[in-house]
Amino acid sequence: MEQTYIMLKPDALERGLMGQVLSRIENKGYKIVKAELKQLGEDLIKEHYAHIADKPFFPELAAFMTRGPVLALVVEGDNVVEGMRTLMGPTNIKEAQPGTIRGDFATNMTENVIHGSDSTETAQIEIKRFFG
Ligand code: IDP
Ligand code: MG
Repeated sequence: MEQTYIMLKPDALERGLMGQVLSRIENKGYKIVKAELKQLGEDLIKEHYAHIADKPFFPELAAFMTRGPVLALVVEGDNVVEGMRTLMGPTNIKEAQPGTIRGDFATNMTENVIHGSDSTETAQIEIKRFFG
């Protein structure tokens, strides 16, 4: 069965959105097979976001992602990588429609509540990165 790496970002935990977001994942029929609260460090964030580490917004992103714990998840289901990206909504908050997690909860481009792997290859790498 396909698996993806999902992470509820610090804003989701600070704002008490964990239950609502997990419900959406479960309501869709996906199975949460691993879950762990983790305080991330700068080095892991640099590795995870290597594709955008040279962007001007990266320092703000790193500060956000390390300011409190995240909920790291492995989620399983049919076509779950693409399906979770659809449930999440796009990166650009202006394009995130109501009904998607980001469309309903994200407050700005950085603080967008949830991470999800963008391909099955990335999912395998990210599951290893966060769960060993
Ligand atoms: P994704 O999370 O939708 O896969 P990525 O391009 O991989 O999007 O970016 C990772 C994270 O970096 C985003 O989820 C968001 O928190 C942050 N981010 C991306 N683009 C911007 C931007 O233009 N301004 C501020 N933060 C951004
Ligand atoms: Mg990404």
